[in-house]
Amino acid sequence: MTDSKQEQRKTHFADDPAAGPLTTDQGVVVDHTDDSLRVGERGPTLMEDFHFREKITRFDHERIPERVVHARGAGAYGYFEPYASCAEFTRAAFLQDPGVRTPVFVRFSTVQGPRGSADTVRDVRGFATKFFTSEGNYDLVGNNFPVFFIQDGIKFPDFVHAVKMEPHNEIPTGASAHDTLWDFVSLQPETLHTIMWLMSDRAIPRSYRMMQGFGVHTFRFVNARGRGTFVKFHWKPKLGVHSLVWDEAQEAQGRDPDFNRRDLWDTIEAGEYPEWELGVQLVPEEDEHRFDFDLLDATKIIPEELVPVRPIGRLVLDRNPDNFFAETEQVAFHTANVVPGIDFTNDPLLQARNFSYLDTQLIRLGGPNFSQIPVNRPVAPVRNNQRDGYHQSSIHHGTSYSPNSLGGGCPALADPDAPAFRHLMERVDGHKIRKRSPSFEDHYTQPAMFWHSMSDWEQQHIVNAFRFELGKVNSMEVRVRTVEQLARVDHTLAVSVAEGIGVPAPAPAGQVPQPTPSPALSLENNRGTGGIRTRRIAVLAGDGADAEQIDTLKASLTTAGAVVEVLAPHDGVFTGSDGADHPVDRALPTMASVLYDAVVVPGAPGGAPVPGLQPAAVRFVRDAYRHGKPIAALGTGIEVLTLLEVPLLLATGQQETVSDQGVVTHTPAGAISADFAHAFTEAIAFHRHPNRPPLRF
Ligand code: HDE
Repeated sequence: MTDSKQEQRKTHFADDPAAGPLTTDQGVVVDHTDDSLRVGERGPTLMEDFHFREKITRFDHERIPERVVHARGAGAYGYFEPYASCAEFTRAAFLQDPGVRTPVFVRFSTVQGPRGSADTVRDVRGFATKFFTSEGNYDLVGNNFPVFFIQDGIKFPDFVHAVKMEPHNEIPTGASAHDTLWDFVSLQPETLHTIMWLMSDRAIPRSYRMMQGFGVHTFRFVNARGRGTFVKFHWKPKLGVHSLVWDEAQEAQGRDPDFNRRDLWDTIEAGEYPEWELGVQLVPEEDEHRFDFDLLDATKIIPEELVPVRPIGRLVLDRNPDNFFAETEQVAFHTANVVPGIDFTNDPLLQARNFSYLDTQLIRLGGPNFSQIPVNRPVAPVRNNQRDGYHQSSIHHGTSYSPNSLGGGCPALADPDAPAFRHLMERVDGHKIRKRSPSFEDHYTQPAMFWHSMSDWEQQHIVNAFRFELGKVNSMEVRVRTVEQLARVDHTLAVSVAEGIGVPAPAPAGQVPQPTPSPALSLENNRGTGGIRTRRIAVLAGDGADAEQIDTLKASLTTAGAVVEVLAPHDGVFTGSDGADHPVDRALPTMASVLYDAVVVPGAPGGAPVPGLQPAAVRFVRDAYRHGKPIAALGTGIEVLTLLEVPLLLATGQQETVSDQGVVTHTPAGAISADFAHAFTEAIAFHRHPNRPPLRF
């Protein structure tokens, strides 16, 4: 199938560097680029050295300002295809024909940290999609949380100044655990719902491929008859929603700051294309006031139990960019990039965004012609009277005003009956005031709903996160005020947090809401359909390790789509129990448990010493246990678990396979039973086993 965006991109590829010798920007061939032109071998450099000056000048100007938020990201191309026509609700061309693919570019990002910050920080993740539709570009600029911190865009600079690094010392990088954020939160309770999400494991996704996305605002679909329907957008990952745990996320920041970026890149390179389903919640215009919250308030969700999410199509990412700067850095999203059939609501956050995104690109990309940058170019034809400005790269002909006669009246305006973007004719009437609607006033019911929708372990992780974050806040006043706010969400939550951060337990707040939980919010209910495709599994091997077991297990896991790597004390080969050399994928000292989803400790036949029992391997298994990751131990490999005093059921001589909380053990040497492979695969598909009893050490 031809991909119009890819065809267009190819026309912008720079000339093949292998096609000829090195030249200047002007195409002049040079034969020397290692020494500047100078007077004598030890003399001063000459101004006349245009090659030197050009090379240095170009280098001096290589950077552009990073995004003021969402500076760190990773992107990929792909396509979207609808399952069925959505004509009843929207006339958007790309949502009409099943099987017709619309090219897309997606950029995922963190929000707080600068371009060079680590991936696995506690933060919201951006999930921005540019659809190159036949009717122009449509940008769905969403996040992995369905709600936002503030209700009105005029508060955005305040919020961002509070969460970003503090102005005097630019600390902390990529973190929200500092005084200014929590000062703001404690004084601005509309933040609380999103703060609950931020303190949950949703804020540390295992992979961009395993997180949900949300349009956040209520938008509008508009059909061919001009009828509007409110719509909320949801992306659901095919692999299920999976997160890291906090301790692991922190270690991963050091072990691999590119953890999420690398994961996206590597899996696409390996042909494992990530996929999401696009779902919509639809609310007829006449039901606008049916809810006990306001559809225009971006700090609220519509619980899926009230309005189900209808799947309407799928998104697949199947191509890495060729050049990070040209594409991922220069892509410019804008919430006001809409196509016929999609329109706005009066959500004051959305209205502000519709100004901000165009404005920010003008400074970031250095002028108004950024839509001519290859990644941003629509595949739909562009004809208008916009002219000139920095970096104009088109050569326009003829007149540039409308109406004109000298240019034959071109470009003509669409006929009244022909397809064109026409704003929904919403009637608006009122006084000019600076005032929030009373329907935006309830800041506690939905955070409480989120809290009550969590499983026990999710609640515990949320308490731990609050304790961590507030424990880093120096101002006791801010700690106390935040806990008092939490008491208005849930008293037990507030008391547990207070205990951990050394402030008095708050008195029960007056009217604590008693919301109906929304099971759809719990990670427990978003594990996906199982399967272990692309999960990374480490096998800790060493000389004498049971080669047959390793080979059988590797084959079974690889067949199920997992990525299995054999780690040994050094690179090269290890000598297996069969006396043969077996390849090592990675040297153990260069890796760590946090870089894998599961670990296997094979045994050595005949009661020989466990091959991986050196301290690095013990630490590896200990971390995997603490982080709830599946562990398989075979034969004498079980000794590692015994050494760690793992308080779970382990296989002994009589039992062949025992599986307890994701720790799967198997005693006999030699062949692996189908039971064992099955139990371990199930444990990996489950992803995390958060209810394990703690280790003594
Ligand atoms: Fe953004 N946001 N935002 N934001 N946002 C930007 O635009 C802004 C908001 C989101 O990968 C900036 O091009 C305001 C909500 C994503 O390039 C800037 C407000 C949501 C990205 C901006 C919001 C988002 C941005 C910075 C409150 C989720 C990264 C660079 C009114 C629905 C896009 C840029 C990419 C980026 C402004 C709130 C998501 C400054 C004023 C709500 C995913 O224009």
